[in-house]
Amino acid sequence: MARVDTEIENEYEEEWELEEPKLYKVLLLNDDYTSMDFVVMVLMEIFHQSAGKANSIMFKIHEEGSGLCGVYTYEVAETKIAQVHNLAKEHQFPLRATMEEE
Ligand code: TYC
Repeated sequence: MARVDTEIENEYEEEWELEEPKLYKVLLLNDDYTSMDFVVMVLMEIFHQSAGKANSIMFKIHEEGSGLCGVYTYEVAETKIAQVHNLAKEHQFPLRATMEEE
């Protein structure tokens, strides 16, 4: 009986995953060298935040160490992170981004 229950649960989970993909928070991390203007630009250009929201997210990261930039499916989150790292590298800033399952 327990086995049957588990099988039903697994089937249910698989169906659920097909309907609703897992979502991932993309976070930017604070550092001492990246300019505030660059972080605001990244938040506006890559994460499509308004100027006001980008400013407040940047200050939150600066004060608390990290901050939420957006929530995406795995592949989109990975792409955003790669875009942040490439742009930061191009501008010689050490800015890092990471993701967490929601
Ligand atoms: N701490 C940086 C400074 O004082 C600004 C900064 C904010 C850097 C957010 C990274 O994700 C970051 N210039």
